[in-house]
Amino acid sequence: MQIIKHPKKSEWSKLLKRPAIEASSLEASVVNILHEVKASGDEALKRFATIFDKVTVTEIQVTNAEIDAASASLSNELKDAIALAKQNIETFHRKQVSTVEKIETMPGVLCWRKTVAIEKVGLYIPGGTAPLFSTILMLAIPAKIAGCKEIILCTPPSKDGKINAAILYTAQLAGITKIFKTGGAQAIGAMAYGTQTIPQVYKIFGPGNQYVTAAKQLVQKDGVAIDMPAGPSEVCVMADDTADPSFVAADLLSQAEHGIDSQVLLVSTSVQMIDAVLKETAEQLKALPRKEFAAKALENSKAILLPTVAEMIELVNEYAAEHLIISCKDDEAIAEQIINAGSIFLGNYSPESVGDYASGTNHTLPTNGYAKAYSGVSVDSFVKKITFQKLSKEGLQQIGKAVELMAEAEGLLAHAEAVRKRNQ
Ligand code: HSO
Ligand code: ZN
Repeated sequence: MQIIKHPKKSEWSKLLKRPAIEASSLEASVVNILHEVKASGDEALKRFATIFDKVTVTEIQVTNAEIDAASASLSNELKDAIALAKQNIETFHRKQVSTVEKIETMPGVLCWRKTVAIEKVGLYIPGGTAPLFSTILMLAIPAKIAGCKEIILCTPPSKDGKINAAILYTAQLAGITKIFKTGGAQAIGAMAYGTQTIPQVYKIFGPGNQYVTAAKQLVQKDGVAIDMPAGPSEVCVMADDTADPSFVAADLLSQAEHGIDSQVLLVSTSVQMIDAVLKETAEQLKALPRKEFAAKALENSKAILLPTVAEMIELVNEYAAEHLIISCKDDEAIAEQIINAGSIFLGNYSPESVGDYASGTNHTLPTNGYAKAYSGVSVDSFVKKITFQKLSKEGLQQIGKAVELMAEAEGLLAHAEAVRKRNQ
């Protein structure tokens, strides 16, 4: 980790830049994959599975027998842990459901807004080095609460043609009835356009590599919605001298172990704290099975020393972290002043891991500075809102003149006439 002491404000934006992701080089191949899936459906998915995943897929849809076998192979302890996480995530997300309120904007003019679930949604869970079955809970639970009718899941099989048991178990527990063995850009294409086996959906959710991200961005041009533009995962820790360096180090490593492109940022007003955290990080790193990933991620990461808490807050708002941990004495007062972050963890006893798995909040969050304008996934991500109005005869009389005048001023006389006709 690089230590930067008292950087000038003019240097901040360069300092806080995420490592650049070059997308253009892979766009052409993703366009081609999407085109093939559109043209050849299942056959293209099987072909890409042999090429990219080095596996022969005969049946794209996972069978009940496969799900039962997966369930039988998991320990009861893990199942109980998943059940606890599910419960907390449900409790937190259920409160996000809004109720319809009818508003009379003026006498006889009634307006309201109804929340309607997106009928068909597709979830993508990547393969790779860590099977993120927790992400299924984070996506399927709000989808269910929202009332989505069709929730499908795509995930790539490993070389033996199987899908990780915890992924299958969690998917069926969360109420997903259709699980498909396909990954990468081709899976996104399948959900966007539909194939013989995979139904077309209206919105696609979930993390993935650069190919998956590029595919999600491309299918948007065809009218398919996506959750948000995803980049590598990141955490920022603010630590004053009340923080525990071993806790802070553990938090930085928990994010760094995700992958070589993960980013961690330590911001502190205490040089002793920075030194102690870096020492602890080096020590704890040695014991991690994924130390190669974490070490690489740490190479891209920074520890920044600032003179005051106020400047820490300013810098953290400029960075707009996906996860922000506030290990400071005045954690709640500082949190009040944070305007850009995906999810915030307060105090010394709220590691990011609890939000990643089980506290109840969602772990699908805006990365890459998108927290300046985007929120994480919630029940809102799975609904749209329809507005309504109903006017009485008297209501139309009250509002009519204003509408007529505005329509005439825009030169749209048919608009004016639609009102005048009724008010005669
Ligand atoms: N930190 C990841 C989520 C995750 N961590 C899943 C463990 N499993 C992105 O928020
Ligand atoms: Zn994580």
